[in-house]
Amino acid sequence: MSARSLLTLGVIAVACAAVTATLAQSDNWFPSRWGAPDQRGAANRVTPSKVLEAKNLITKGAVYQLGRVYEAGMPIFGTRHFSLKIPQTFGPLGSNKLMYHDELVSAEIGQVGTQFDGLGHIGIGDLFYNGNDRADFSKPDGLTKLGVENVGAITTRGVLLDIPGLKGVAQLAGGYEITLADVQAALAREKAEIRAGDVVLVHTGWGSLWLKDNAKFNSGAPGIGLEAARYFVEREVVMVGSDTWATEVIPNPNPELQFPVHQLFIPRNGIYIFENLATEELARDGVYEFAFFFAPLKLKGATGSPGNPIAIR
Ligand code: UVW
Repeated sequence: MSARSLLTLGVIAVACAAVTATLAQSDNWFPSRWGAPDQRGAANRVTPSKVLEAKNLITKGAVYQLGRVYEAGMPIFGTRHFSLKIPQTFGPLGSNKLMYHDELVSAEIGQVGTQFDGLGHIGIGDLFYNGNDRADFSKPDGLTKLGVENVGAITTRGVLLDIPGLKGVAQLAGGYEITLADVQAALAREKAEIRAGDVVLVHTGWGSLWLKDNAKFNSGAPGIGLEAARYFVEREVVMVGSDTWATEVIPNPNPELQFPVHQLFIPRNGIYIFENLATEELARDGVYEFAFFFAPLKLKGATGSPGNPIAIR
């Protein structure tokens, strides 16, 4: 082989090695930036200064409940279910005739209705946040790692992106992908910005179908695609939520992909997702920046949490 051929082969080999290294590097998503043992992900971004930033946004005392009512008949994804029963009335106890009720709830309690997706919810193949292999922590009595009890309270600045408001419509269409250009235009219209440690809520109007047309609600959803999601990752947010059941666009424009934004956010970046939020009152009142409060239930080993997050202006 001539010296020239050897040189050409050498250049090709170096180029191939560089491409392989780049691919490996771009796919090198663990350990997380918070260290291999970390189980809190982007909740680590909720610092005392974010709490004070949130406090400074409370100027009117207006409180918005972002949780929907948990009830039979609410739209539910796939085979999940929800039931609440009052097994019996107890009593009377004592001469004062104390009577009481308890309720018995059966549900995928962290994954129905208004739901906060924790770090144990979503994997890429067998690997979850921080490269945890499901064989090591996915147990029938609860996750032994990445359970939602690790998250802690999220008190930070919240930003609402009102995309129907931007477009001059009441509701985005199912399957509409909210682009980065939409996000930037909404921020410009609202004179808002996204800062590290923020919670971002994306209003789509899809939530107006809740209990009104569950079949349509479940049939798909508008939402963010990978392009907008990457922007939120770059902005170092804590969480992205929406008034849809997935937060991301369903179906994905790439028919090969299922819930890719869930994978980008949760296992790859430790960023939480909050689904089925009631964002319509914030949009109605033009509340684009607010103090956001949510503490997931400390359900040991659970994949997510129900709850009623609060925005205050
Ligand atoms: C899945 O669990 C696949 O979706 P979601 O988090 O939207 O309920």
